[in-house]
Amino acid sequence: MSTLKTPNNFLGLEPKLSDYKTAKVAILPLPYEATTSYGAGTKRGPAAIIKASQQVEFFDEELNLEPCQVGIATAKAPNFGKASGRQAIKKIADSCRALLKNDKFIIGLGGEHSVTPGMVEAMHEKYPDLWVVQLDAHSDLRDTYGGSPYSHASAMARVNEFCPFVGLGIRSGIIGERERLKPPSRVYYAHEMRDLGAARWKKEVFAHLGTSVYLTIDLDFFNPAEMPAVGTPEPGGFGWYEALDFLRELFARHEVVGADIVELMPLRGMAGADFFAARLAYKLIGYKFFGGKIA
Ligand SMILES: [Mn+2]
Repeated sequence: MSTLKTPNNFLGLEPKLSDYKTAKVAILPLPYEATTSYGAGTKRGPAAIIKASQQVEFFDEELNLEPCQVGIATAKAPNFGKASGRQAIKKIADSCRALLKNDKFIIGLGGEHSVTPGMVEAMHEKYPDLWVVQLDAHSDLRDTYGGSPYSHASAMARVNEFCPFVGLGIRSGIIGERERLKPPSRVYYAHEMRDLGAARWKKEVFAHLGTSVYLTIDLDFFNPAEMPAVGTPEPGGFGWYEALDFLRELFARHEVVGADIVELMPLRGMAGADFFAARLAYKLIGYKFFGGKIA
Protein backbone atom coordinates (compact mmCIF):
# COMPACT_ATOMS: atom_id res chain seq x y z
CA MET A 1 0.00 0.00 0.00
CA SER A 2 1.58 3.19 -1.18
CA THR A 3 0.94 6.61 0.31
CA LEU A 4 1.84 8.25 -3.00
CA LYS A 5 -0.58 6.43 -5.27
CA THR A 6 -0.42 6.14 -9.02
CA PRO A 7 -3.94 4.87 -9.75
CA ASN A 8 -3.42 2.87 -12.94
CA ASN A 9 -0.33 1.04 -11.75
CA PHE A 10 -0.37 -2.35 -10.10
CA LEU A 11 0.00 -1.71 -6.33
CA GLY A 12 -0.21 2.02 -7.08
CA LEU A 13 3.56 2.01 -7.30
CA GLU A 14 5.36 5.32 -7.50
CA PRO A 15 7.34 6.08 -10.71
CA LYS A 16 10.65 4.84 -9.27
CA LEU A 17 9.30 1.31 -8.73
CA SER A 18 7.03 1.15 -11.77
CA ASP A 19 9.41 2.48 -14.41
CA TYR A 20 9.32 0.15 -17.40
CA LYS A 21 13.03 0.38 -18.13
CA THR A 22 14.16 -0.84 -14.72
CA ALA A 23 11.21 -3.07 -13.72
CA LYS A 24 11.78 -6.81 -13.78
CA VAL A 25 8.05 -7.49 -13.89
CA ALA A 26 5.41 -6.38 -16.36
CA ILE A 27 1.73 -6.67 -15.56
CA LEU A 28 -0.17 -7.06 -18.83
CA PRO A 29 -3.91 -6.27 -18.62
CA LEU A 30 -5.93 -8.43 -21.03
CA PRO A 31 -9.52 -7.13 -20.85
CA TYR A 32 -10.72 -9.56 -23.49
CA GLU A 33 -14.14 -11.15 -23.42
CA ALA A 34 -15.79 -12.56 -26.51
CA THR A 35 -16.98 -16.08 -25.77
CA THR A 36 -18.06 -16.13 -22.11
CA SER A 37 -20.79 -18.74 -21.80
CA TYR A 38 -22.52 -18.01 -18.47
CA GLY A 39 -21.82 -14.95 -16.31
CA ALA A 40 -20.33 -11.99 -18.18
CA GLY A 41 -17.94 -9.33 -16.94
CA THR A 42 -14.43 -10.75 -17.21
CA LYS A 43 -13.37 -7.82 -19.38
CA ARG A 44 -13.61 -5.73 -16.21
CA GLY A 45 -11.26 -8.15 -14.43
CA PRO A 46 -7.90 -6.45 -15.05
CA ALA A 47 -9.12 -3.01 -13.92
CA ALA A 48 -10.70 -4.49 -10.78
CA ILE A 49 -7.47 -6.34 -9.90
CA ILE A 50 -5.36 -3.23 -10.44
CA LYS A 51 -7.78 -1.14 -8.37
CA ALA A 52 -7.77 -3.66 -5.51
CA SER A 53 -3.97 -3.92 -5.69
CA GLN A 54 -3.75 -0.27 -4.58
CA GLN A 55 -4.67 -1.51 -1.10
CA VAL A 56 -2.30 -4.48 -1.02
CA GLU A 57 0.62 -3.97 1.36
CA PHE A 58 4.08 -3.96 -0.19
CA PHE A 59 5.38 -6.16 2.64
CA ASP A 60 5.04 -9.92 2.13
CA GLU A 61 4.89 -11.30 5.65
CA GLU A 62 5.69 -14.85 4.50
CA LEU A 63 8.86 -13.82 2.66
CA ASN A 64 9.68 -11.02 5.12
CA LEU A 65 10.48 -8.46 2.43
CA GLU A 66 8.89 -6.18 -0.16
CA PRO A 67 8.79 -8.05 -3.50
CA CYS A 68 7.84 -4.81 -5.32
CA GLN A 69 11.44 -3.62 -4.92
CA VAL A 70 12.25 -5.60 -8.12
CA GLY A 71 10.13 -3.04 -9.98
CA ILE A 72 6.68 -3.76 -11.40
CA ALA A 73 5.59 -1.90 -14.51
CA THR A 74 1.99 -1.96 -15.65
CA ALA A 75 1.96 -2.36 -19.43
CA LYS A 76 -0.68 -1.09 -21.80
CA ALA A 77 -3.42 -3.53 -22.72
CA PRO A 78 -3.52 -4.64 -26.36
CA ASN A 79 -6.00 -2.59 -28.34
CA PHE A 80 -8.57 -5.29 -29.07
CA GLY A 81 -11.07 -3.03 -30.83
CA LYS A 82 -13.46 -5.44 -32.51
CA ALA A 83 -10.87 -8.19 -32.81
CA SER A 84 -11.90 -11.69 -31.79
CA GLY A 85 -10.75 -15.25 -32.38
CA ARG A 86 -7.35 -15.69 -33.98
CA GLN A 87 -6.99 -11.91 -34.46
CA ALA A 88 -7.29 -11.27 -30.73
CA ILE A 89 -4.90 -14.12 -29.90
CA LYS A 90 -2.37 -12.58 -32.28
CA LYS A 91 -2.64 -9.18 -30.56
CA ILE A 92 -1.99 -10.84 -27.20
CA ALA A 93 1.01 -12.74 -28.57
CA ASP A 94 2.41 -9.49 -30.04
CA SER A 95 2.09 -7.63 -26.71
CA CYS A 96 3.66 -10.54 -24.88
CA ARG A 97 6.53 -10.78 -27.39
CA ALA A 98 7.38 -7.10 -27.00
CA LEU A 99 7.65 -7.46 -23.22
CA LEU A 100 9.64 -10.69 -23.51
CA LYS A 101 12.13 -8.94 -25.75
CA ASN A 102 12.90 -6.69 -22.78
CA ASP A 103 13.23 -9.76 -20.52
CA LYS A 104 10.25 -8.91 -18.33
CA PHE A 105 8.59 -11.49 -16.12
CA ILE A 106 5.04 -11.10 -17.41
CA ILE A 107 1.82 -11.64 -15.53
CA GLY A 108 -1.20 -11.38 -17.82
CA LEU A 109 -4.48 -10.40 -16.14
CA GLY A 110 -7.65 -11.65 -17.87
CA GLY A 111 -10.14 -11.46 -19.25
CA GLU A 112 -11.46 -14.83 -20.25
CA HIS A 113 -9.31 -17.93 -20.47
CA SER A 114 -9.06 -17.72 -24.25
CA VAL A 115 -6.20 -15.21 -23.78
CA THR A 116 -3.82 -18.00 -22.68
CA PRO A 117 -2.96 -19.51 -26.10
CA GLY A 118 -1.70 -16.07 -27.21
CA MET A 119 0.57 -15.77 -24.17
CA VAL A 120 1.83 -19.32 -24.59
CA GLU A 121 2.51 -18.78 -28.30
CA ALA A 122 4.97 -15.96 -27.55
CA MET A 123 6.49 -17.74 -24.53
CA HIS A 124 6.99 -20.94 -26.52
CA GLU A 125 8.96 -19.08 -29.20
CA LYS A 126 11.39 -17.87 -26.56
CA TYR A 127 11.42 -21.14 -24.54
CA PRO A 128 10.98 -24.05 -27.00
CA ASP A 129 11.08 -26.61 -24.15
CA LEU A 130 8.16 -24.87 -22.42
CA TRP A 131 5.50 -26.68 -20.38
CA VAL A 132 2.25 -25.13 -19.22
CA VAL A 133 0.78 -25.70 -15.77
CA GLN A 134 -2.96 -25.06 -15.74
CA LEU A 135 -4.87 -24.54 -12.49
CA ASP A 136 -8.54 -24.70 -13.45
CA ALA A 137 -11.90 -26.25 -12.62
CA HIS A 138 -12.58 -26.90 -16.30
CA SER A 139 -10.43 -28.89 -18.67
CA ASP A 140 -10.98 -26.32 -21.49
CA LEU A 141 -10.29 -29.11 -23.99
CA ARG A 142 -13.23 -28.71 -26.36
CA ASP A 143 -12.02 -28.59 -29.92
CA THR A 144 -14.49 -25.79 -30.60
CA TYR A 145 -17.22 -24.19 -28.52
CA GLY A 146 -20.05 -21.96 -29.71
CA GLY A 147 -18.56 -22.36 -33.19
CA SER A 148 -15.15 -20.97 -32.22
CA PRO A 149 -11.84 -22.82 -31.83
CA TYR A 150 -10.68 -19.80 -29.78
CA SER A 151 -13.33 -20.04 -27.06
CA HIS A 152 -12.40 -20.02 -23.36
CA ALA A 153 -13.64 -23.64 -23.39
CA SER A 154 -10.98 -24.50 -26.00
CA ALA A 155 -7.97 -22.71 -24.45
CA MET A 156 -6.07 -25.87 -23.51
CA ALA A 157 -7.03 -27.70 -26.72
CA ARG A 158 -5.21 -24.93 -28.60
CA VAL A 159 -2.22 -24.94 -26.23
CA ASN A 160 -1.93 -28.72 -26.49
CA GLU A 161 -1.44 -28.46 -30.26
CA PHE A 162 2.06 -27.05 -29.76
CA CYS A 163 2.99 -27.21 -26.07
CA PRO A 164 2.68 -29.95 -23.42
CA PHE A 165 0.79 -29.12 -20.25
CA VAL A 166 -0.33 -30.46 -16.88
CA GLY A 167 -3.89 -29.59 -15.84
CA LEU A 168 -4.63 -29.54 -12.09
CA GLY A 169 -7.86 -29.30 -10.12
CA ILE A 170 -10.09 -30.22 -13.06
CA ARG A 171 -13.62 -31.15 -12.02
CA SER A 172 -15.59 -30.42 -15.19
CA GLY A 173 -14.77 -31.72 -18.64
CA ILE A 174 -15.94 -33.78 -21.60
CA ILE A 175 -16.00 -37.49 -22.33
CA GLY A 176 -12.89 -38.89 -23.99
CA GLU A 177 -10.76 -35.80 -23.34
CA ARG A 178 -7.97 -37.66 -21.58
CA GLU A 179 -7.57 -40.08 -24.48
CA ARG A 180 -7.27 -37.20 -26.90
CA LEU A 181 -4.48 -35.42 -24.98
CA LYS A 182 -1.21 -35.26 -26.86
CA PRO A 183 1.43 -37.05 -24.79
CA PRO A 184 3.21 -36.10 -22.56
CA SER A 185 0.38 -33.78 -21.42
CA ARG A 186 -1.57 -34.87 -18.36
CA VAL A 187 -4.75 -33.89 -16.60
CA TYR A 188 -5.29 -34.48 -12.87
CA TYR A 189 -8.92 -34.46 -11.84
CA ALA A 190 -9.65 -32.88 -8.47
CA HIS A 191 -11.04 -36.12 -7.02
CA GLU A 192 -7.87 -37.99 -8.01
CA MET A 193 -5.73 -35.34 -6.32
CA ARG A 194 -7.76 -35.83 -3.14
CA ASP A 195 -7.20 -39.58 -3.29
CA LEU A 196 -3.48 -39.26 -4.01
CA GLY A 197 -2.86 -36.66 -1.32
CA ALA A 198 -0.95 -33.42 -1.85
CA ALA A 199 2.53 -34.88 -1.25
CA ARG A 200 2.04 -37.58 -3.88
CA TRP A 201 0.46 -35.51 -6.67
CA LYS A 202 3.00 -32.73 -6.23
CA LYS A 203 5.84 -35.23 -6.41
CA GLU A 204 4.43 -36.69 -9.64
CA VAL A 205 3.82 -33.29 -11.23
CA PHE A 206 7.27 -31.89 -10.41
CA ALA A 207 8.91 -35.05 -11.76
CA HIS A 208 6.87 -34.89 -14.97
CA LEU A 209 7.36 -31.22 -15.86
CA GLY A 210 10.31 -29.87 -17.84
CA THR A 211 12.42 -26.97 -16.60
CA SER A 212 10.61 -23.97 -18.13
CA VAL A 213 7.04 -23.51 -17.06
CA TYR A 214 4.28 -21.07 -17.97
CA LEU A 215 1.57 -20.91 -15.32
CA THR A 216 -2.07 -20.24 -16.15
CA ILE A 217 -4.43 -19.78 -13.21
CA ASP A 218 -8.14 -19.80 -13.92
CA LEU A 219 -9.63 -18.45 -10.69
CA ASP A 220 -12.39 -21.07 -10.77
CA PHE A 221 -9.67 -23.55 -9.69
CA PHE A 222 -10.36 -22.24 -6.18
CA ASN A 223 -13.30 -23.18 -4.04
CA PRO A 224 -16.13 -20.76 -4.94
CA ALA A 225 -16.64 -20.03 -1.23
CA GLU A 226 -13.21 -18.36 -1.30
CA MET A 227 -13.36 -17.12 -4.89
CA PRO A 228 -16.99 -16.51 -5.87
CA ALA A 229 -16.35 -13.95 -8.64
CA VAL A 230 -15.97 -16.25 -11.61
CA GLY A 231 -18.20 -16.78 -14.63
CA THR A 232 -18.57 -20.55 -14.27
CA PRO A 233 -18.11 -21.64 -10.63
CA GLU A 234 -17.77 -25.35 -9.81
CA PRO A 235 -18.23 -26.93 -6.37
CA GLY A 236 -15.18 -28.32 -4.63
CA GLY A 237 -11.92 -26.70 -5.54
CA PHE A 238 -8.81 -25.63 -3.74
CA GLY A 239 -8.05 -23.24 -0.92
CA TRP A 240 -5.71 -20.25 -0.77
CA TYR A 241 -3.04 -21.91 1.38
CA GLU A 242 -3.17 -25.22 -0.51
CA ALA A 243 -2.55 -23.32 -3.73
CA LEU A 244 0.24 -21.20 -2.22
CA ASP A 245 2.03 -24.32 -0.96
CA PHE A 246 2.01 -25.74 -4.47
CA LEU A 247 2.95 -22.45 -6.15
CA ARG A 248 5.88 -21.72 -3.88
CA GLU A 249 7.30 -25.17 -4.56
CA LEU A 250 6.63 -24.87 -8.30
CA PHE A 251 8.64 -21.63 -8.45
CA ALA A 252 11.40 -23.16 -6.33
CA ARG A 253 11.77 -26.30 -8.46
CA HIS A 254 11.11 -24.94 -11.95
CA GLU A 255 11.92 -21.89 -13.99
CA VAL A 256 8.54 -20.20 -14.17
CA VAL A 257 8.91 -17.82 -17.11
CA GLY A 258 5.51 -16.14 -17.10
CA ALA A 259 1.95 -16.45 -15.86
CA ASP A 260 -1.62 -15.37 -16.26
CA ILE A 261 -4.54 -15.04 -13.86
CA VAL A 262 -7.85 -15.20 -15.71
CA GLU A 263 -11.64 -15.30 -15.44
CA LEU A 264 -12.17 -12.81 -12.61
CA MET A 265 -15.73 -11.56 -13.03
CA PRO A 266 -15.93 -8.66 -10.57
CA LEU A 267 -19.11 -8.74 -8.48
CA ARG A 268 -20.58 -5.70 -6.78
CA GLY A 269 -20.17 -5.98 -3.02
CA MET A 270 -17.57 -8.77 -3.29
CA ALA A 271 -14.37 -6.77 -3.12
CA GLY A 272 -12.71 -9.75 -1.42
CA ALA A 273 -12.48 -11.59 -4.73
CA ASP A 274 -10.69 -8.69 -6.43
CA PHE A 275 -8.23 -8.54 -3.52
CA PHE A 276 -7.76 -12.30 -3.72
CA ALA A 277 -6.68 -12.01 -7.36
CA ALA A 278 -4.45 -8.97 -6.71
CA ARG A 279 -2.75 -10.67 -3.78
CA LEU A 280 -2.31 -13.85 -5.82
CA ALA A 281 -0.53 -11.90 -8.58
CA TYR A 282 1.74 -10.29 -5.97
CA LYS A 283 2.46 -13.70 -4.40
CA LEU A 284 3.65 -14.99 -7.78
CA ILE A 285 6.09 -12.08 -8.00
CA GLY A 286 7.37 -12.79 -4.50
CA TYR A 287 7.85 -16.50 -5.22
CA LYS A 288 9.53 -15.79 -8.56
CA PHE A 289 12.21 -13.50 -7.16
CA PHE A 290 12.43 -14.39 -3.48
CA GLY A 291 10.82 -17.81 -2.95
CA GLY A 292 14.11 -19.70 -2.86
CA LYS A 293 15.30 -22.59 -5.04
CA ILE A 294 15.21 -26.36 -4.70
CA ALA A 295 17.53 -28.15 -7.12
MN1 LIG B 1 -10.44 -22.16 -17.80
